[in-house]
Amino acid sequence: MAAEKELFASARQVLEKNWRGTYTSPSPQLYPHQWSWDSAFVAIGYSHYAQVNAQRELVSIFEGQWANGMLPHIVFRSASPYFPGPEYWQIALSRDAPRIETSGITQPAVHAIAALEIYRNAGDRQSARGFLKEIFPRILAFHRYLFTRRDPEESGLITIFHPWESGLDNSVRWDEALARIRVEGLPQYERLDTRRVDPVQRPSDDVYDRFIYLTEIMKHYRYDDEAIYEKIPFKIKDIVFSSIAYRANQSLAKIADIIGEGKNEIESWIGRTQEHYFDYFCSRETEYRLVYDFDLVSGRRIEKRTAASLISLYTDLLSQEQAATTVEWMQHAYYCTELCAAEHAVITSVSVDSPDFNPFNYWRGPVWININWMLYNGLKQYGFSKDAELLRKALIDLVAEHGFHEYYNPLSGDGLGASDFSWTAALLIDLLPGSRAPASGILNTSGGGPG
Ligand code: 9WN
Repeated sequence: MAAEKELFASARQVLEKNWRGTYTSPSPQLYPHQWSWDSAFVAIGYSHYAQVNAQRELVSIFEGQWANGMLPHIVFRSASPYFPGPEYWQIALSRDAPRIETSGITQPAVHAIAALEIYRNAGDRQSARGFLKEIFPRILAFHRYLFTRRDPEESGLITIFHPWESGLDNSVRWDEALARIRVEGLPQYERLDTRRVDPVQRPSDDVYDRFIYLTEIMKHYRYDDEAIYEKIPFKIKDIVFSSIAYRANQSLAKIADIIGEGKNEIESWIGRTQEHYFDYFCSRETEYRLVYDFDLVSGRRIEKRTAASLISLYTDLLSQEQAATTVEWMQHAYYCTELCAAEHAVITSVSVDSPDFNPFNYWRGPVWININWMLYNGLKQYGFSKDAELLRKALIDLVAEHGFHEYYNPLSGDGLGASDFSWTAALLIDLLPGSRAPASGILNTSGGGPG
C-alpha cells in the first residue's frame, strides 16, 4: 500500500512536470506540443485527482479542431522545435484549417471515453456536467467526420491515410503497404527524433521518407479527404482505430443521455460497426482466430501477428468463445514470460514468436502501457478477472521497477524512447486501486513551463 502511494505520487510528479498550463506535453524533449490521443489518456489519469486539469486537457485539444470536424493529431503550442512542425504541414492550404497551428492528419478517437471517465470520477458533478455540455458537440463533430469522410463505404470502420494516424506509427502492420509506395520528388528535410532518441528505437530513414511522402500527397490535394481517398496509396481500415471509435461511440451515447441530447446518429454508427466489423477484419472462410486490418488498396487483410489483433477485446463485439480464443492467443504468443523468460507478464506490441518481433524498436515489439491498459479493460469486460488482475499487477511492477517510459524492452523491462512519459503515468494512476476516490477538482498549478 505504501509502495502504491509512492508510485501514485511519482506518477503525479511526471504529469505536473509535463503540464504546460492548459495541456500536457507527452514528454517535453521529444514531443514538445499537444498530441491528440495522448491528451485523452492523460485526462483519464487526471480524472482521479485533478478534475479541472482533466477537463482543461480535453477542451484544449479541441481548440485545434478543423471546420470539417477533423481533430488533428498535433496542436502546436510552443516555439519548441519538432519535425514535422507547422511550417511543414502548411494547413492553411485547406479551407477547413483552424487559426491555431496544427498537423493535417488525425489520431484515434479516445476522447469520448475520457470525457465519460471524467464525469464518472468527478468530485464536482455540476462542473463535470457543464464540461460534458461544452465538449459533446465537438466530439460529435469529430465522430461525424470519421464516420463520413473516413468511411464513405458506411462500414462503421475508420480508414487511415497515414501510419501516424494509427497512433501505432511504425507497426509492422504497415510494412507492406509502405513498401508498395514509389517515393518521388521528396523535399529535403531533417529528422529531429533521432537526435534525441537512439535511432535503433525509432523508425528507419526509409520508412520516414514514406511518412513524409504521404503528407506531401495530402498537401498536394490541400487536405481534401475526397481527393485523398481517391489518390493516396496508403488507405487502410484500421482495426485499433475502429475498435476505439466504436467504444467511443458507446461512451458518446451515454454522454448524450446524461446531458439530454439525441443519440440516433451515434447509434446508427454503432449499428454499422456491429454489422461490418467481421466482414472486413476476419476471414469468413476460416474459423475465428484473430482479426486483422483491411488494406483497401490491395483488397486484403494484413495478416501480421501484432497486439492490434487483440484489441477487439476492448469492444463488446466478440462472442464469449471468440474472446476466449483471443485470450488464448494472448497468453501463448504475446507474453514474453513463457517464450523468453522475461520477468514481467505484460503484453508485447508484436507476437514474440513472429519473425517481425524486435524488442527495441518503437511499435515493433516493445511493451506499451496504453495497449496493455486497453487489453486489461477488455479482459475485465469479458470476465477474465484473474488474467486482468495478473496483468494489472505486472504493469504496476514494471513501471515501479523501471520508471515512466514511453515503451519498454519486453525481455529486460528496460525503458525505451522518451522518459517521463505522460500517458504511462496517467494510465498507471488509473490502474492503481487507491485512485478510485472522487477527484477533488483542484487544479495542480505547480510544474510545467509556459502556459
Ligand atoms: C508522431 C506522442 C506520439 C504518440 C504516438 C507515437 C509517437 C509521433 C512521433 O508519439 O508518434 O505522431 O514523432 O513518433 O507513436 O502514438 O501519440 O506521444
